[in-house]
Amino acid sequence: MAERFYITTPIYYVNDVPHIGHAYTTLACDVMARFHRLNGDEVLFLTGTDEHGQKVEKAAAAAGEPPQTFVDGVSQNFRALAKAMKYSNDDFIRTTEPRHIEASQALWKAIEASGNIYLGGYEGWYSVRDEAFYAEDELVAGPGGKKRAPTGADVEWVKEPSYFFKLSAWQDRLLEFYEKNPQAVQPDSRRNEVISFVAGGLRDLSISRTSFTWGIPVPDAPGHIMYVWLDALANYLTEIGYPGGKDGKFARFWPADVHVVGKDILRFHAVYWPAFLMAAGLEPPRRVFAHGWWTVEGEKMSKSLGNVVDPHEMIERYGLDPFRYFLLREVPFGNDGDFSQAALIQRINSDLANDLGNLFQRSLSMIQSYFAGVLPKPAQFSDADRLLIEQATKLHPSVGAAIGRQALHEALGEIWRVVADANRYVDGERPWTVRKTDSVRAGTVLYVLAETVRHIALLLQPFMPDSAARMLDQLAVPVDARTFAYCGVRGQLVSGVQLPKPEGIFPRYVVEEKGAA
Ligand code: ME8
Repeated sequence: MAERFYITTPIYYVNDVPHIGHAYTTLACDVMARFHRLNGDEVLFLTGTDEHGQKVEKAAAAAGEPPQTFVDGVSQNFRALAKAMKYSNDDFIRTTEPRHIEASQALWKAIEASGNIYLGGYEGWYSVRDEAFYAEDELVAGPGGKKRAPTGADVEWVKEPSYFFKLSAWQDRLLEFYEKNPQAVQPDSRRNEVISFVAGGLRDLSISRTSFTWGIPVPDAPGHIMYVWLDALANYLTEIGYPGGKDGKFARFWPADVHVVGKDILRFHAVYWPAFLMAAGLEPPRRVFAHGWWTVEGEKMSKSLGNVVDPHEMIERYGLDPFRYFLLREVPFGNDGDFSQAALIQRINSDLANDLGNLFQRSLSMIQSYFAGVLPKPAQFSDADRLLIEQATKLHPSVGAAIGRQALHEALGEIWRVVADANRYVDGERPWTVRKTDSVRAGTVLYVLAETVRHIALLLQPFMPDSAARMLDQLAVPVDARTFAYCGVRGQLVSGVQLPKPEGIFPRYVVEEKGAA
């Protein structure tokens, strides 16, 4: 049954160039969005850039540019990344756009009307890097005994008039919300962290700033701009036309199905955001999923260490699809992971070239050489034939179930289990020998392989769209028979079809010897 599926990425700060961390979050969302589209669902997949706040204002000043000119430029880097990674996002939100300013101010007014905002003064610690307020007891000692945020970021003492959100009043309702909706914050380990944070007591939250101006004006409060996190979180409402309008899109798409975020920004999404929404009379998102953190060759990625991995460079060197595959296969989604090019090369050569590439290439090459590329007609299926086709046919539900839990690595694991089954099957059936005495049996085996590979290619489309399309081209699968509606009997390959000459799709990556000419 077709459903609607609304998925979002964080909107990224434009103070920095995009790296593999940003590429990763949006990639995961892209895979889920593509999966749902192929399922026939009505999908909305959003990403964008977070362009206000002190951090961006400072980055603009450091670049010697007015903030708007600066953000117009840097925001393009994230659009360029989206293009290079072939993300299928339906829109790209920028928080400096009028539509977003309108939605944020409407959200403010709705929260204010509920009596959850009051004017006070903030005096305390603030980290510009994290764009977050910290209580004294949250701080840790940095080098030289200097106070630091728990994230390691510098903090500064700020004192200014500010509007507050009555977060403290939401503790019980938040705990009740987590209790009643165990899927609302995932994975479970993160959910437990959030619950214990909230159970530990909540302080009211400063939600406006008055000491600088790069932000969205608070309605009817001259001198106040909205706290950048309230502004940023409201982006999830912007595209669907909050507070009204846009042909009922808001009513159709809210609440969002999944906000995918890194674990660094879980508190904003799993505590503040549901509280803001409930205060405004809106439903909280159905799920916030926090994934883990990438380090690079064992180190934290940082400009000062000079180890920031540029996704464009990885795409150029290894190809887009192998890079997409690696990021989602190497590390269980939700866990921290370490990025290394050696591990990437290993995955390319073993999983892609050896396992998948070999299976595909040898199946199609045999059809080409023994049957002049005409897909053979199967005779009676043996138990082994039936079993393999059954495993392949089960991929759609099992991959779907894994994707529904954001277990993207498991989804790939399911596919590779069938790749391994098929490789064992072909080794056991030995069509290259059988064909000498029993061409009908060899034809049946090759038909079973082609049909298995068709299922594999269909399910690989969300992960490696270009490679999967080439696989399906080589299997002569019509373009309109590539949705998941064709995963069953309906899409079965038709014998007698002429297949094009097979070409390798997953080449090995050959590491050149140092000093070789
Ligand atoms: O926090 N490993 O933006 P941001 C994995 N504007 N993921 C990483 C990563 C790494 N090393 N580095 C970054 C913001 N990310 C706010 C969000 S949303 C309403 C506002 C990813 O540019 C990860 O998704 O700092 C993380 O949560 C996000 O980039 C932070 O992006």
